[in-house]
Amino acid sequence: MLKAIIFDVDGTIAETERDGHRVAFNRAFTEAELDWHWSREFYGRLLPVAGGKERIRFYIKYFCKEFQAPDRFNEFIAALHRNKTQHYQDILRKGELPLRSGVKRLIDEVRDRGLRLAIATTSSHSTTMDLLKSTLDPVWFEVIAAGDIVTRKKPASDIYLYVLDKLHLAPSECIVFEDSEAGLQAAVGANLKTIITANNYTKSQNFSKAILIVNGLGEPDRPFLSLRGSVGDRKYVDVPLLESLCGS
Ligand code: XBP
Ligand code: MG
Repeated sequence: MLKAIIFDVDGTIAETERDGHRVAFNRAFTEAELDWHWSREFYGRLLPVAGGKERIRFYIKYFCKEFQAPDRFNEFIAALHRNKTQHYQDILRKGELPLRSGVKRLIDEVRDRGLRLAIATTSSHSTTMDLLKSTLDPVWFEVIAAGDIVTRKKPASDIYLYVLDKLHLAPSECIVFEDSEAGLQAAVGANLKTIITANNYTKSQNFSKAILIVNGLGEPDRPFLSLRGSVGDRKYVDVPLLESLCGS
């Protein structure tokens, strides 16, 4: 029986990457007097690496071979990421990153029906809270698992195992929403049934282990498109659909 819905944040609840995290990384690079710039297109090549600090390290290793790493490399990365986080918070405060279609509608329905809600994200806890405060309400989510709360980030399953432990639920009692292959791998590795709400950065990734792939959650006047999986004549993802997928 379905008891809880677990949401990823970046790319799933809101389109945060292209005009949020990416812009914040670039501002931090400029302020650190680094001549790095992540274009919209290039950022798609970095996104499979989950976690901001991990993404910067990956970029340095594979794209900045000439870069002279400072002695205190970990501190350098941490400071750069702290500044990026501040810029990202500024963007969130300006309300520039709205929710994806159908997210608020579905969350309202989930709450009305007494189902439980949780968050499992790689993004840092502070920015996750800021996003939830400016769009939904953090108190609606019983567990908010974010950032460095686990050492091994997605695609490792640690964050989902952590959420299941805190909810005291079995994987069969939950459904996950994710937007990326790394997120799907993390959830499926914890035996969780996962629906993919694909976006422009992730739409050609491998989602073969998802129970349903859609282009969004849809609204009554803006129907979703099922990219794989049967949804009957539904126009949007609703709780009866989730219950039928959970039982299947
Ligand atoms: C989200 C991420 C994050 C953000 C950056 O992945 O990969 O790294 O891009 O956030 P997912 P921080 O949606 O799979 O959880 O800079 O706060 O790490
Ligand atoms: Mg995501």
